[in-house]
Amino acid sequence: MKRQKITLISTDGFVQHGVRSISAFLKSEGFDVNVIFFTYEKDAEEVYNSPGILKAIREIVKDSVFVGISTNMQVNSPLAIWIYNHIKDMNIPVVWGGIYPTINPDDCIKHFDIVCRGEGEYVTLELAQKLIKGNSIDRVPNLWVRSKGGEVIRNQPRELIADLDILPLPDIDSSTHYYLNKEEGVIKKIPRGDPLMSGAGGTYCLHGSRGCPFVCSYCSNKAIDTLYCGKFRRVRKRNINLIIEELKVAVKVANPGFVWFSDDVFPLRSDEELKLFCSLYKKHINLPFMCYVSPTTVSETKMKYLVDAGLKVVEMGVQSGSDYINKNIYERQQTNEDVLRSARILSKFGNRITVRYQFILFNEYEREKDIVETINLIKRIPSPYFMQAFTLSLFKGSELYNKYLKSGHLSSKYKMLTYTEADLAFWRSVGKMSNRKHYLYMLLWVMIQSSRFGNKVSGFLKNDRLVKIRRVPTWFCYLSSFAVVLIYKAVSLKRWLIP
Ligand code: B12
Ligand code: SF4
Repeated sequence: MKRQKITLISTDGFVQHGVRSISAFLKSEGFDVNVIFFTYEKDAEEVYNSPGILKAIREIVKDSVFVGISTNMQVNSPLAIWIYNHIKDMNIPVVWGGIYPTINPDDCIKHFDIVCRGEGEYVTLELAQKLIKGNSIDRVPNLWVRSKGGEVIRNQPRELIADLDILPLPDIDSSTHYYLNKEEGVIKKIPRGDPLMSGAGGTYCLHGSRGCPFVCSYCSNKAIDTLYCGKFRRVRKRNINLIIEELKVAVKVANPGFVWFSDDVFPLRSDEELKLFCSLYKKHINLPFMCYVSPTTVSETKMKYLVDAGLKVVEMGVQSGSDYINKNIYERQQTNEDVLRSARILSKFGNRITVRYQFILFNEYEREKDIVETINLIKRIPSPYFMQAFTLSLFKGSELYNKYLKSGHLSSKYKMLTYTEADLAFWRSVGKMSNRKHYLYMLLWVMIQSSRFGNKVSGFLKNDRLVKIRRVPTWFCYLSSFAVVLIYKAVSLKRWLIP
């Protein structure tokens, strides 16, 4: 029997674990699956709007049972709509899935006729089977479907996949993958290896679990957990032997030089499990790697295993030094004491690993007091470390977004910003603040950015007198914020100064 074709399109670049998992699953069920990877562009519609690209997309999509468009990032949602608008006349069902449609189905169904909420493996299989048999898809769990009569049928989500190990390894077979060559204005088959690994400096990104035990108000996980009635926070971990298996395949296919574990919180496994994983990893893979940790999951034993196995970079979200903000606004289950306890442990490995602490700045609910507390926390974090500051991004569908909307802190025209836009907006808004808050933000920003200089400058800034300054002339604030942005941008350009 002729194998049926399905096309998946990622609007979020090459990593996209979800698409790779769905693709591998559908292949294992006997389908031919093509994947097209788009990458983020500020003006995607313009960049991709070339006759060569449009023709090539239609050529790949032609004769598919259905097309699945995958979008996790809100910033890429206009691209998904643009793609859909260029293929919808082809009379092929198109389903929009991923984190963005999962937490914003009402918005998405305005543009698409089929939207998927939640995990995509079994729903796409059922969708394909029903479409091939000519059966109705109106009642497929996870799907929101616009029926022939025009009304939207909102089906409940199906059960989460309890055992992730029944899924095949993610699809990294580049012979069925396409990407956009913007310079030439065409879609090309990936020639050799996989840009996920070869293009991005030889890094292979692996996701070893689904879900997160924490439910921070600004994160998509909280909204997804609500959809699944509290079951998403029960983290489902993949078997460590299968993770090693995946890495062995990746090493064979693309020979990466670095591994990036993108699990929301990596050290959630027990000490014994982590010990076993680390010994297998060292024996079979032995590549430097990075992972994410949280303030309550770091222990000396776990760190020792990980560092011995090749851990080189570790990132930890601190977000704020104010327990009030972390608890009441971000709903993070951590205290400053947890942060400092973890930081002391991480600093013991400081000569072998790079530690990056991440902070969220510029939250409307933050009071002067909260900013000072963050400055004071930073002063207590032991060296060596690097810090990163992010301006608060409110993802549509997240609890914090809804809170901002209800409280009137957010205009209905709120637009998701890219990092650069968010940075600029931050500095513009800082200019409108009261002097003292403005100055404190600036001080905090400088402290965080200066950690790029190996703490020398932030050491200088660890001076109480700076925090105690009460009145600063406005002209000083403007001038110094301008100088900070300039210095920061200049330093960012010098890659050798960045870890
Ligand atoms: C890994 C990861 C990354 C990786 C890879 C990104 C990528 N392309 O997916 C990296 C590190 C590169 C990354 C970067 C960023 N990320 Co990120 N990232 C994640 C993370 C931790 C895991 C995603 C993942 O792979 N999950 C595992 C897979 C198996 O699940 P899944 O993707 O949800 O897929 C399932 C379903 O959604 C569904 N599905 C998916 N696609 C489709 C398609 C169809 C047709 C169907 C039917 C179903 C379906 O089925 C899949 C399998 O069951 C998530 C948080 C999270 N825990 O999910 C954030 C997350 C996706 N990232 C986020 C953000 C903001 C970013 C950045 C913009 C950060 C920044 N400011 O730089 C960048 C942007 C990158 C870019 N250029 O687009 C946000 C997006 C929020 C939003 N609404 O915009 C998230 C949700 C985290 C959060 N804060 O809430 N990220
Ligand atoms: S710990 Fe990280 S991944 Fe987990 S809910 Fe909070 S922000 Fe999201």
